[in-house]
Amino acid sequence: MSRTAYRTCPLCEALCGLELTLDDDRVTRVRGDAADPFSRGFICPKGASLGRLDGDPDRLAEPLVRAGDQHEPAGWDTAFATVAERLHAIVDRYGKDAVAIYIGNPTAHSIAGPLYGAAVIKALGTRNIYSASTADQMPKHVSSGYLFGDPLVIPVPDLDRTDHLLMLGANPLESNGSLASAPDFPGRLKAIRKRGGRVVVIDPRRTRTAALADHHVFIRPGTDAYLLFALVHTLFAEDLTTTGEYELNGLDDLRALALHFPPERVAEITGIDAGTIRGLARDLAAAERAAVYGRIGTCTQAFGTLNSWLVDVLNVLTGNLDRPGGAMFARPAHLPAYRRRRPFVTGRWRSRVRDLPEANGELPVATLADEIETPGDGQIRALITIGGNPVLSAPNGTRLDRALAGLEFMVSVDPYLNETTRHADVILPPPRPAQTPHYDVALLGFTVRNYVRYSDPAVPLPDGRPAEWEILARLAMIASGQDGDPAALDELVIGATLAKAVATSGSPVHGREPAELRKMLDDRAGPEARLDMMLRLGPYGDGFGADPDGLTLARLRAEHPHGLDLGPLEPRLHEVLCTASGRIELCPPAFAADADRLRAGLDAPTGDGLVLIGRRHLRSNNSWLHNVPELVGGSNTCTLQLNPADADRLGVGPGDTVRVVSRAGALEAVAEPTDTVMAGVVSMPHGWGHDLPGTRTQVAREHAGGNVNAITDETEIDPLSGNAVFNGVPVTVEAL
Ligand SMILES: Nc1nc2c(c(=O)[nH]1)N[C@H]1C(S)=C(S)[C@@H](COP(=O)(O)OP(=O)(O)OC[C@H]3O[C@@H](n4cnc5c(=O)[nH]c(N)nc54)[C@H](O)[C@@H]3O)O[C@H]1N2
Ligand SMILES: Nc1nc2c(c(=O)[nH]1)N[C@H]1C(S)=C(S)[C@@H](COP(=O)(O)OP(=O)(O)OC[C@H]3O[C@@H](n4cnc5c(=O)[nH]c(N)nc54)[C@H](O)[C@@H]3O)O[C@H]1N2
Ligand code: SF4
Ligand SMILES: [Mo]
Repeated sequence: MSRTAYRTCPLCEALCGLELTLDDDRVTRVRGDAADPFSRGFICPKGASLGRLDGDPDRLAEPLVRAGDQHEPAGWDTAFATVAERLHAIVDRYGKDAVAIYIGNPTAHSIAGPLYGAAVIKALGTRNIYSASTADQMPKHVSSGYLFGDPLVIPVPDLDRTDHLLMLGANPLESNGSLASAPDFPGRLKAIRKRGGRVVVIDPRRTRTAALADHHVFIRPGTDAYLLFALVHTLFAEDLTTTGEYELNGLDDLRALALHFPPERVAEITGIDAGTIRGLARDLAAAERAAVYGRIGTCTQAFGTLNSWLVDVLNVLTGNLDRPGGAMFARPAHLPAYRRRRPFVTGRWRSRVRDLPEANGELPVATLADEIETPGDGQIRALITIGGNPVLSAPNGTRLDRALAGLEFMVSVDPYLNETTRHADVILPPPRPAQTPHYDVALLGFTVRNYVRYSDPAVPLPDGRPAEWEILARLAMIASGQDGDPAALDELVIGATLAKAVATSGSPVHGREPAELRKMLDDRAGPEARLDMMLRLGPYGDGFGADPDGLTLARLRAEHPHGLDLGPLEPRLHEVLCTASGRIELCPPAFAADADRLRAGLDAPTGDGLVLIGRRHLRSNNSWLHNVPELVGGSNTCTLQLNPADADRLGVGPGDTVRVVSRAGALEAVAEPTDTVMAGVVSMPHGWGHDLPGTRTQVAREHAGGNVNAITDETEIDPLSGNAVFNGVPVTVEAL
């Protein structure tokens, strides 16, 4: 008998609603959920193939435990017992810092990752905390931490109301958007143009997004900070700033810094002439409602934090921050509006080998291999990975691959035996997406409309099969030395949160009795009670009865199974701003100091060698969707794109095999000359290289491609955030 179930797509940040058709417990069809008020039926090829991913025969159904070179199936109790025994032995012998953790991208799309990953980290008590964030958006966290006081307070472009969108280093037509959750991002961009607005794209490639825009400007990779400073310079020089509405510090310091970057000075290094730069600044200032948006192309650079900062500086200087049609802050339903003020700092601890500062509670993944390979006190001996594949995603992943082989113990929470997890002694697979409830704890803070949705599992879990939250909770219990009921962890969190809420003035439950509130919560064990609590304390919540019409988890499930639209974004800077001064810190001293490093580059000669950048394809998702037959092949191929002029010079034709060499390593790739890439630049997607021994991903192996992170350089980072540098890597290319 076939039936229908509804849920949010867990694959990317667009948060589309899906309508699943199920035959027994098998997903046989996936369509867009037309009743979802946010995505309104939009779906992409990845979402449409969720059924194939869900039913992938290579997906692990039970734990694997290593025996010699092989991975053998094991029961859950045996698997957890092995983890407990081995981890405890390592901690006893070498101390807590000998165990590292790496958390990957899919954990940001689950309930389990945000709510229980943190518990594992806390229980481990290690300084060796790593994640995909330092290969992605850490510069934005550091920027927001200093500017607004909270690394998670990140403005998003108000796509549906803006008249002018200036986009750098983002290609939402392929990626469907990031740090700006907007189902049907392409449709929303087209709508800007339809209502007479302008879309401007800055990218070293003429992407599909650039092709849709009114104006595309090529930029030499890694030089956005020069362009952005020149835009700031022009706004000041031509008296185009309007900051009267904001309470801020640092305006004069910023103006003084920008004096060093007049458009003429940055024209050569960026490859953009001064007239074009002035035009970009004037158009931005002239627009009634404008937003500047920078994404991964601007983060994974040597000046990633300066870029992330200057993007928001432009939003402030043009009066567009926190204003409809500008760059605004979403209001997630599960986070309380009241906040504590705790000054944001980085460098609360430093990495052992390279002395790199912690940022937002993490050390850079670019130094993970150093910490594993370098002997001495504090050396990493064991690693826990949760939903990550750093062998393919971290800079110089090939070195990391060798380092992982030298660990004494590794455990991975992952549904696949892949390039990274093949090194694990124990693999603990989470259930299928169809068996997993969904709520975007991490991503609902970055939506372009206020919105909330909870999805029940479409298929119940068989008895004895732990949910991902239970797997993580058990790991947390093991790490903290107790092996009891995972639900006890939730009670600890609930107790602490309620105790704080009743003691906080401004909270809807101020002065009430925690025990009485606890009794009112969802009676399902695990994350549901916590989510219910978070929603009820949140800005739309029922305040545990204080507002009878407010949200509870029960109401969200019963009355809004397709999600609930909570309206357009509203100004809320006063709620989120939490710097020590209570003002926007427009020119943090650490950033001003890094601008000196940027200045030094102005006088360095512009090299004429090739530089490497990345790219994304619509039917890919980092490293782990290449095992779905519908998604590989066709246009989704792992080629080295280069400009035809460079190809001619090198004697390379379409389909030729070339050798690409960098400081870090070398690889062979198939050349694809295309004038969509600017001269001097080569581009290769990441997440490929599926031909390593010992993996169990049949389809991916047949479409192996090459691992671009064999040649990205782990010694180059953005020093303020520790973020990896994937764009602007110097390489040489030769025909084979
Ligand atoms: N289909 C698909 N969707 C995805 C993913 C995927 O792998 N595939 N991954 C998901 C993840 S984890 C993320 S973080 C998001 C990322 O989402 P986006 O940020 O939109 O990512 P990209 O599509 O890689 O776009 C980055 C753009 O930056 C450009 N670029 C490279 N170097 C520079 C530079 O120096 N300056 C400027 N201005 N531009 C530069 C590249 O040419 C590219 O077009 O996508 C998510 N969605
Ligand atoms: N050269 C280059 N490198 C890059 C980038 C780039 O643009 N260029 N982009 C970077 C970015 S933005 C990111 S986010 C990182 C991604 O880096 P990672 O997160 O390390 O890599 P992914 O490929 O996303 O790996 C996801 C892993 O999670 C597993 N998984 C899938 N679903 C689940 C689940 O429900 N639960 C659990 N526990 N595991 C699951 C998959 O099997 C896979 O092993 O890559 C970065 N690397
Ligand atoms: S755009 Fe993203 S969220 Fe929407 S269907 Fe595609 S993968 Fe899923
Ligand atoms: Mo990412």
